[in-house]
Amino acid sequence: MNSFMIDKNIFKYTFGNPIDTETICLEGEKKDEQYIKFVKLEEGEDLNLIYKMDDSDIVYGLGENQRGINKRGYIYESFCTDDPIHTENKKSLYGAHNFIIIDGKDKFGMFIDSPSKVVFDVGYSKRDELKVNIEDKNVNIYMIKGFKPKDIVRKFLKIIGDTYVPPKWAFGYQQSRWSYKNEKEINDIANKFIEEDIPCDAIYLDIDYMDKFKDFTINKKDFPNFKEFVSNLKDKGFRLIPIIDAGVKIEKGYKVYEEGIKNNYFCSDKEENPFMAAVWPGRCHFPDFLNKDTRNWFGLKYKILTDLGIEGFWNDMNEPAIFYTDRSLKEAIKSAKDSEKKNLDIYSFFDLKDKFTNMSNNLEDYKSFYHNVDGKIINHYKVHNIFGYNMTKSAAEGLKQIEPNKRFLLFSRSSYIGMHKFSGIWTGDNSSWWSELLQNIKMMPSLNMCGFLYIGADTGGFGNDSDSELVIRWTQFSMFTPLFRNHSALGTRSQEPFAFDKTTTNITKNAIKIRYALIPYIYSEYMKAAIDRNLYFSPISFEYDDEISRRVENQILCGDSIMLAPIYEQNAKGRYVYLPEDMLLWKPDNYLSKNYKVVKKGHRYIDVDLKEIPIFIRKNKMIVKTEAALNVEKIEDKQLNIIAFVEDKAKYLYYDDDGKTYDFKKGRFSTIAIEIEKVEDDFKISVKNKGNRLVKKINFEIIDIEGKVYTKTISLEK
Ligand code: MIG
Repeated sequence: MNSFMIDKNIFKYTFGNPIDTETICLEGEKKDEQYIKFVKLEEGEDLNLIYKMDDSDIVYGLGENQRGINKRGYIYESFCTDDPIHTENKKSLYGAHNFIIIDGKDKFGMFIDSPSKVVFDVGYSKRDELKVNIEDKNVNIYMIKGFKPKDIVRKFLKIIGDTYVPPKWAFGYQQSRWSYKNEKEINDIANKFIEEDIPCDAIYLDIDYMDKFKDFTINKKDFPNFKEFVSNLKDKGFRLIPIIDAGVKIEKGYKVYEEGIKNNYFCSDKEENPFMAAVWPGRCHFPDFLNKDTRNWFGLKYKILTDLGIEGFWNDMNEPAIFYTDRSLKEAIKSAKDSEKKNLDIYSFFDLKDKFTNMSNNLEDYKSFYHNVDGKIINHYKVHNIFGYNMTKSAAEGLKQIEPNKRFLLFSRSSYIGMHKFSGIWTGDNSSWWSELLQNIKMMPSLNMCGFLYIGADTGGFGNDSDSELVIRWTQFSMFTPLFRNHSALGTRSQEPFAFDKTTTNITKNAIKIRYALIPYIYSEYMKAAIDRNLYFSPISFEYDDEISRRVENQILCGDSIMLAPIYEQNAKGRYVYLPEDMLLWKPDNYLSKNYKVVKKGHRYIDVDLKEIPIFIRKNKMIVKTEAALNVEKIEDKQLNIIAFVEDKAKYLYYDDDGKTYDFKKGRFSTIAIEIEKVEDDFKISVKNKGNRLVKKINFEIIDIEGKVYTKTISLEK
């Protein structure tokens, strides 16, 4: 083992000869410091890190995962998996996010930089023992020291690089479904949004827009005038976002396939033939995304679609998902044939059934293909968790070449820490269950801890039929997630905002409009988090260190000023909320609402009607909103409306930029620094504008600790 000091509080330990995941590119100086002493090392065939936990220790992290914000009590396997049933017994989802933070007598973070399988047993086998099992002993381990979980997270965010920033329009509402099948259906959906006066910025194209599910092709029958269609919709305010799958269909004459074969761009099997696995299009090859040339080739294919006016993509099935291979299919068929003559008893029947269910995403298949990384042949199993990451890296690098200074919308299903540099993620195939809404809430801060800021779930639920109340309550939460998209599976009930009754349409419309009115806040908070490498969502314990805050799992902070206490139960007309300090509850049912109430610290029961959204504004903080519009680009920002809850002094930094390019990285952005100070019976306001030319006027509603409202206006015109 070699140890390096990357920074005063960050140590890197290298075991063997690890694969470079490119998540962290800092070397540091060689040091013998045994900081790793926090954990006991057990080295055998694999590597185990063991840490004795106290009863009061909290373990945060692990990104996209099951269970709580506090990960204690369960076991999690980092092995990217396409499994659409996220019940509590599952141990892996689509991502591998090997970062945890221990908050107790010791405080440290630990990042296991291994693209192979890693298991986090957080007090599951033994109540008081955290055991991290690393299958591949060639690994880099990073240990990060800090005084508070938030410090530790921020140090980690510092070493994993800048997060992806989407275009500003991608903060609008987005409508998806598997699938809107043709031009007419999509036009009808778009028109319905306009007719109902519901804001929306994007409509999704799921697999049926392709010709026989072949990447970078268009199904001409259903989309005869694709380019014109894209541009007409854009004129109406909607961007179209096509899906891209990881598998390339094997078909003579299909250009992507032919080029891949000719240039050896696909993963290969033991015999050095292109590895074959079946997904949507039937038999496919997988581009070898770990190979630089393949990445470059595949990434530039996105140009086929950007040339047609496309400005955003979602990368799917990149765990990679496998339906079956020749091997698994043969085995299942053989077992079925053998069973024909047998009288199947319970065990032999289950064996038969298993042969079929295990046909998909089978370990044996993952172990049977290879990558070529700079001439080195590597078994897929060893690098499984960075496949989706590298597909998305390929897309991002391609888009960068296609239009270097343009921000594209891009997000992926599978991911590994480090991929946040290239895109966002959505949390995959959830179900239309209330439990998934709660899971969604808990997952958001954990994902932020791992660097992913542009995140969101399928609002309303993907699998199974949704219902109006679930769509409403989920929309009322997702309206705070940077990626705000409603999506549902083939064959399920429609769940667009207007798919139910008039009341549901009105309630969801108002929630979406509140989102648009809050874009000044949401965008400012996102961009500040991206630039300062900070969190957008966090557990409330990251800001409040009282004992109760450490226990809260169903409330989170959103940006610097808001605490969310979403409703996630059917028929709930309210809920219990824990307030670590006095806060201002704004409970709008429309964005102009002035429904303010000061709520005193402690445990409170809050009434929340179906049409209301409980937004808690923290003490000495403020939020910024403006007039809602039908698209993000139509928001004028001429007037900002501030709601502030001030005891003595509050500050806010409003951020804006062109929303389209990376010029903000060169300092081309504007800010307005706002300060409100209590002076005797009044409030003094100071406003410092640095380069903002849009805002002409700021209207203030300042609510004091007693609930008294002060209204003021500041004009920014010279
Ligand atoms: O599971 O393309 O997660 O969002 O609609 C089937 C069809 C494959 C999985 C994605 C889902 C998408 C679906 N895809």
